[in-house]
Amino acid sequence: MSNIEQTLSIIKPDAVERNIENEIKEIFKSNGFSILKEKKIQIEKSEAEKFYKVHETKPFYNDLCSYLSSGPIVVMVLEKENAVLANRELMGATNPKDAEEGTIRKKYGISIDKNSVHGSDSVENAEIEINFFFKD
Ligand code: IDP
Ligand code: MG
Repeated sequence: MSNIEQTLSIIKPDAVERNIENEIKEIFKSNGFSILKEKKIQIEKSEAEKFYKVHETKPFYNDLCSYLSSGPIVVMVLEKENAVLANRELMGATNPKDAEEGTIRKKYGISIDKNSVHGSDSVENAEIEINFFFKD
C-alpha cells in the first residue's frame, strides 16, 4: 500500500553560506523527493527557540538557536513515499563523523552543530514543523 508523506527539510546556514543549496536540492530530487514548497528566509533567534523547543533543556540549546538564526536558511516541504524516514536516511547521522557514505551529512556536514540539514523525526513532528514555516 502506498504511504505518501510530507516532511520538513531545512538547508542550514553552513550550507547556504557555501552556496551548495542547489546541489542539496538536486540530491533530494534525484532520490525521488518532490519539493512542494520552498523559501529562503532568515529567522529571529526567538523563532529558532520556538522551533527547537524540544531541546530547551540541552546544553547546546542556546548555541543551536543562535546558529540556526545566524544566516539565511532554505526551508522546504518534501514529499515522497515514507518521506520522513527516507529523508532521515538520506541525511545521515546527526554527527557527520558517524554518517554513512552517500548521505548528505557525510558529504557536506562540517561538525555536529554545522551538519548542513534538518529533517523532521516523525510524521507528527513533520506536520507541526511544516505548519511552523508554511502556515498560510
Ligand atoms: P537531528 O538534527 O539529527 O534530528 P537532534 O538530536 O534533533 O538531531 O538535534 C538537533 C540539532 O542540534 C542537530 O542537528 C545538531 O545541529 C544539534 N546538536 C545535537 N546534538 C548536539 C551536541 O551534542 N552538540 C552540539 N549540537 C548538537
Ligand atoms: Mg531532530
